Amino acid sequence: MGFFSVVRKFFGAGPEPAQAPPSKPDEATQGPAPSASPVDATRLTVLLREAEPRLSAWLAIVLDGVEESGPLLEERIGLLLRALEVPEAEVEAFVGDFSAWLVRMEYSRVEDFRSELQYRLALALDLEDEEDERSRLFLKVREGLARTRETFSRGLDALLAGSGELDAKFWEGLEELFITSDLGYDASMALVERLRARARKEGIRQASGIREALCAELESVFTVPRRVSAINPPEVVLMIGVNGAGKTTTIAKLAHRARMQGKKVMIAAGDTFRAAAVEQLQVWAERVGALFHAKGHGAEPASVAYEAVERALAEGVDILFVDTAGRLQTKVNLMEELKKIRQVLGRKHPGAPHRSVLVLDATTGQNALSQAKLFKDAAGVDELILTKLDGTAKGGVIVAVAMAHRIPITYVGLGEKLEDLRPFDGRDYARALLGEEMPRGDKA
Ligand SMILES: Nc1nc2c(ncn2[C@@H]2O[C@H](COP(=O)(O)OP(=O)(O)O)[C@@H](O)[C@H]2O)c(=O)[nH]1
Ligand SMILES: [Mg+2]
Repeated sequence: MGFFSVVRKFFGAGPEPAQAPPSKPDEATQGPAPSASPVDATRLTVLLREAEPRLSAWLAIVLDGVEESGPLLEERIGLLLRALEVPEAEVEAFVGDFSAWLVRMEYSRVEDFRSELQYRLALALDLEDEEDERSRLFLKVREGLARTRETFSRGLDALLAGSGELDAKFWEGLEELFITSDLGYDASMALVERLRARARKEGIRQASGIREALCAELESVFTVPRRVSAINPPEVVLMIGVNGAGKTTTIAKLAHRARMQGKKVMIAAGDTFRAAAVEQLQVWAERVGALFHAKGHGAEPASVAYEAVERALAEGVDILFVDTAGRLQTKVNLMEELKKIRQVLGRKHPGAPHRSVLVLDATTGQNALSQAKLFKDAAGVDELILTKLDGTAKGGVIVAVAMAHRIPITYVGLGEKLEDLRPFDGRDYARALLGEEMPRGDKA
């Protein structure tokens, strides 16, 4: 079948039949042998030693010739992990976990899960900050921002091409560009003001010099002072936001990250309003291998939260995610409910919730801005996660939110898969928005 049979036909007998025992004439069409031979293992080990020290290079070596899940894949992943001196028990846990996940997700072709495998390895090996992973992340952010960039970056190019001096007409054009890129009126005005001040200070007179200044200004918009992050375990994370923003999916993605980093994770189903919401969360908990706490449809959310934190304390959980409902129609009730959840969490476990995370749907554009205000005033927000940046042209709203609220943006959602949640990096984001090709530090 496929590639192999074509090659064989072209080259006639080739070397393979000579090696294959005559009693198994079908073997050539069944792909690689189920297990790497010792010769193979030695060869791969040598290749790994010689390779550039990058996860993608290592993965390319061990996945060479592996097209499907199964024993060969497991052996190859094991080979890589052992070569990196990962303790045997962890190698087995990682491989077992990954294989079970492939079965649950019904994945069999390597090309369908290769990127997920690399993401898991990066997290498990603590290599996420490695240059290689950074460029992958940058590409993903860049790709996710494609539609936003279309309006923003192209508009900027046109404006720059049509302008010489930084005159009133230029600044007006820039304001307009910001507004059409979903920054909103206030943020657009403020950003232009900041840019004008920077241009004056740095002596930039020509429009062509504004690109770098804009990049720097955007980066500073995203830079928020660091907070103390000391945690008395279990760390309790409260997820809030309106219906459909992506809270449940984001919990699954965060839980997945924490699991890959070796943490014991629990998820509590605090959205008891819809029966389907509890089930959806349970499915995710099983997929990522997290403990799950629910009381069923219609239960009091605060009591779910209370019992979950009690259980998390008793069972030595490292991190507990509490899902909540997000019915905005009953705004007052929702905010009261959130306050009550916060109170019971703190009563049971001082300091909890350690993080109150507001999930915002980037596709809602300016609406995200008013949601941020509402939740911040009523419930308290420690960090923001923007979802659905993939495929929206309204990604510019992130600038408006950052400018208006000075709340750190910690992650962005770039798709529906578990690996599609990535740490937010203001500088990379600014660069991606401006259409640059490489992440910071990777400048050719
Ligand atoms: N494309 C895309 N879809 C997302 C993202 N995050 C969540 N979703 C989808 O948005 C929908 C609502 O998500 P859900 O987690 O149920 O929202 P909740 O009501 O806030 O819990 C689901 O179909 C998700 O798959 C993202 O980053 N990108
Ligand atoms: Mg939900």
